[in-house]
Amino acid sequence: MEGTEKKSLFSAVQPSGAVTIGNYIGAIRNFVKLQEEYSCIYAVADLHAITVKQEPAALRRNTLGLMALFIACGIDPEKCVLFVQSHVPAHAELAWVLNTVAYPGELSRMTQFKDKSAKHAENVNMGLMDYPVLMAADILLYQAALVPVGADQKQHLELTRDLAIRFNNRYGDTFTVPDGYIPKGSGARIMSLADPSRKMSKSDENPNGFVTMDDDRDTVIRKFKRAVTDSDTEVRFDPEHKPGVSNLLTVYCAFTGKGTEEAEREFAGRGYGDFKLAVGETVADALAPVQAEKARLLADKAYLSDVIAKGADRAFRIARKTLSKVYRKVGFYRGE
Ligand code: ATP
Ligand code: LTN
Repeated sequence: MEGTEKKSLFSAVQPSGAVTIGNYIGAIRNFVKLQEEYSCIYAVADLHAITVKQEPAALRRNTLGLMALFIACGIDPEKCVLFVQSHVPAHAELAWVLNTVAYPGELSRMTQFKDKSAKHAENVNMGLMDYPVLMAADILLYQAALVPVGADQKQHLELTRDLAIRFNNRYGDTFTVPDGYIPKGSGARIMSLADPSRKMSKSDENPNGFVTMDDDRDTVIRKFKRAVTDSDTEVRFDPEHKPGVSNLLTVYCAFTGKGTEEAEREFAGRGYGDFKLAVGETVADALAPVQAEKARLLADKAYLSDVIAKGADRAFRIARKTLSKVYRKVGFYRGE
C-alpha cells in the first residue's frame, strides 16, 4: 500500500580481505539492526575492490566468504536483497552516466583517494579516483533513503548527495537524495589496537592492529592483551586523553550492549591486564558462533549459490527501473 511501504536502504562492503571488528561495529552490525525497519539491499562490492590490486583467487574466495559472513552475522536473505555487485551490470552503467556530472577536482580532493594513492603509489588508476562515483551509482540505483556506513565514508556520502542533486537539477527529479546512518560516538570509527590514533584497517601491515571476524580465540585474546593503552591504570572513557583504553571500552560495549559508564564501573580498580583480558574474552565469545555459522554456510555451496543468484535477480529488477528512467531523462533513444 502506498505510504506504508518501507523505505529503501543500501550498503556494501568490499571483499578486499578479512573483515575486521571495525567493519562489524561500524557497519555490518547496523545492517542487521535495520533489516526490520527498511527494505534493505546489501552488496559485496567486488567492482570497488579491484581499484587496489587483488589476487584473483583470493577475490573469489573473499566474495563468497563475505556473503557467508553477512548471513552468519544475522542478515536474513529472505528479508533483504543480498548480492554481488558485478552480477548487476547497472552499477557500471549508471556510474558511466554519473561520471558526466562529476568533476575531477572534487574526486581528486577525496581523503580516501589521497590516502590510497599514497599507499598504492605504484597503482594509482582511474578506478581509484572514480571509486566514489561508482559508490554513488550503487546507492542511487536503489533509490536508497538511508546508507549505513562507518565515519570514514561520510565524505563519499556527501559526494553522492551532491551528484544526485546535480543530476536532478539538470534532468528533473530522478534520484532519492540519501542520508547516511553513521553510528553515534566512537563506534563509527574503531581505532587500531597497535596505534589508537589510526583507524582499524584490514589492510594494515601490522596484523596486531586489527582483529578479524575469522581470528581464533587465542589470536583475539593475544591481540587485545598487546593492545596499546597508556601508563595510567584507570579504565575510563576519555578518547582525547586515553584513546587506547577508550577504544577498548567502545569495543567491549559494542559486543556486550553495555553503556560506557556501566563498563567503567565494572572495571574500576581492576587494572589494565584484567580489563584487556575481559575485552578479548568477550570478543572471542561473540565471534565463536558467527564463525561456526559461517563455516556451516561455506560448506553448503548449493544454498549460498542460490542466495547469490536470487539476490542478483532481485537487485537487477530494481536497478533496471532506475537505469531506464535515467536513460530516458538524458535522452537516449529507446524506440518510439
Ligand atoms: P580498508 O580499511 O582496507 O581501507 P575498509 O574496511 O575501510 O577497507 P570496507 O570493507 O569497504 O573498507 O568497509 C566496509 C564498512 O566498514 C564501511 O561502512 C566502513 O565505513 C566501515 N569501517 C571500516 N573501517 C572501520 C572502522 N575502523 N571503524 C568503523 N567502521 C569501519
Ligand atoms: N566504499 C565503501 C563500500 C561501498 C559502499 C557502497 C558503502 C561500496 N559501495 C555503497 C555504502 C554504499 C567502503 O566502506 N569502503
